[in-house]
Amino acid sequence: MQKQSLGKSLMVAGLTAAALPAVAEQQYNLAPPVTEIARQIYDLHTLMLVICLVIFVAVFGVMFYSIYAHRKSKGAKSASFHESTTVEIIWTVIPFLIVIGMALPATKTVVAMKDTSNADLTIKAIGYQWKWGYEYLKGQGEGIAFTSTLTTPREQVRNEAAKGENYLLEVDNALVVPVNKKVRIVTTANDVIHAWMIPAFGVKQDAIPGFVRDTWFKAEQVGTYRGQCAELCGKDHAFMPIVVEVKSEEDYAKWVAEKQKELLAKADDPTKVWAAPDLVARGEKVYAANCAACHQASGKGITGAFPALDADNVVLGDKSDQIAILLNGKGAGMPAWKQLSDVEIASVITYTRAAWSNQGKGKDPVVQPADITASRK
Ligand code: HEC
Ligand SMILES: [Cu+2]
Repeated sequence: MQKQSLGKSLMVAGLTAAALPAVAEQQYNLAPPVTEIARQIYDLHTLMLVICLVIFVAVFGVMFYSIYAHRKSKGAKSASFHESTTVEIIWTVIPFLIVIGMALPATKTVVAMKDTSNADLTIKAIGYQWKWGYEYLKGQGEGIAFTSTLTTPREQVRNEAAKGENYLLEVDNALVVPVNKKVRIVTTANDVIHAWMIPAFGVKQDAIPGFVRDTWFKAEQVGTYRGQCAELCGKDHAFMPIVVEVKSEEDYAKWVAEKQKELLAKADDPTKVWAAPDLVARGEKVYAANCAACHQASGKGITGAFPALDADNVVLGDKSDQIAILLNGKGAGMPAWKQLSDVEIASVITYTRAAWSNQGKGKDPVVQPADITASRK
C-alpha cells in the first residue's frame, strides 16, 4: 500500500502547507495493526477492497468490451433474452454469494471484538469535556487513577509557533498498559457522548453518559500509540487525544509501583491542612495498627506496664509534649515513631485527643501534619 503524503497532495490541490502539521506523517492507509483484531480489520478491509476491485473490473470490462465490439456501425444485432429465468437466477445468486462471503469473516471479527471476557486488566475511561479520566479498576495497578489532558501549546494551534511532532496527539499522562495482556476498557462519560479510539488497536468505542460500554485490546508491541476522541463532543473535540503507552511487563510493574507511591504521597500531602474529622478517622487506623497493642483499644493501657492515654495529662496537655514523645519515644517502654509519616503521627495524636473521655477536654485538640514537620527539624 502506498504511503502518500496528504500534505503534498493538498499542496498540489492549491492549499498552503502552513495549515498542516509540519512533521506528522499523514497517510491514506489504515494504521499499522498492533493487535490481532486490528490485523483482522486490516485484512478484511483489504479483502473487501480486492473483491470490489474485481467486480468493478469485471462489470466495466464486459460493458466496455460490449460497447466496443458490438457497436451498431459494425452491424451488431442485439440479442434478446428478456425475462430469461436463467439470467435472473444468476444475477441473484452470485451477488448473494458475494455478500455472504463478505459477511461471514466480518461477523467473526465483530464477535471477537465484543468478547471482553477474561481480561487481565480492566480500566475505566471517562470522557470529559475535554479530557480523559482513567481508573484502573482490576488487575495489576488497581486503584491508580488520573486524568489525561492535551499538552500541545495553544500557540501551535493558532499558528504562532511551529507545530510539534505529535501536534494535538500528546498528553500529560498517557494511559500505560502491559504488552501481551488483555486490557478491557470500560467507557463512560461525564457530560456528552465521546468515543475512545486507538486505530492501531482496532478499537473505537462510544463513551456515553449514564451508560457503561466496553471494548478490549491486547497490544503485541511495546510502543506509544495515539488516537483521538471520535465523537463530536463540543468546541474542544479536537483537543482531547488519547495516548497509550504499551510497556514490557517489567516496565509496567515499575510504573505501577511508582504511580502507587505517588498517589499515596499525594493522599498524604503533609503540607495540606486537614479537617479534624479526617485526621481522627485516619488516626483511628494508625492507632489500631501501631498503638493498641500496648495502650489498648480502650485507651486504658495496662496498669503497671503501659500508661492509659485516656484522661492522660500528656494527651490533654500541650501538643508539643506529645509530639516530642511520639518522635523520640519515652523511657524504656515507649518506642520512637519517627518512621511514621507526618500525616500518620498528626492523625494518631489528634485521634487520641478526640477518643474516649478525652473529647473536648484537652488544650490542642487538633494537630496538623505541618506541626510534625516543624518538630522534626
Ligand atoms: C510497645 C508498647 C507501646 C506501643 C506500641 C506504644 N506505646 Fe506509647 N507508651 C508505652 C509505654 C511503656 C509508655 C510509658 C513510657 C514512660 O512512662 O516512660 C508510653 C507512653 C506514651 C505516651 C505518654 C503517656 C504519658 O502519660 O506519659 C503517649 C502519649 C503514648 N505512649 C502514645 C503512644 C502512641 C500514639 C502510640 C502509637 C503510635 C504508642 N504510644 C505506642 C508503650 C507503648
Ligand atoms: Cu470528546
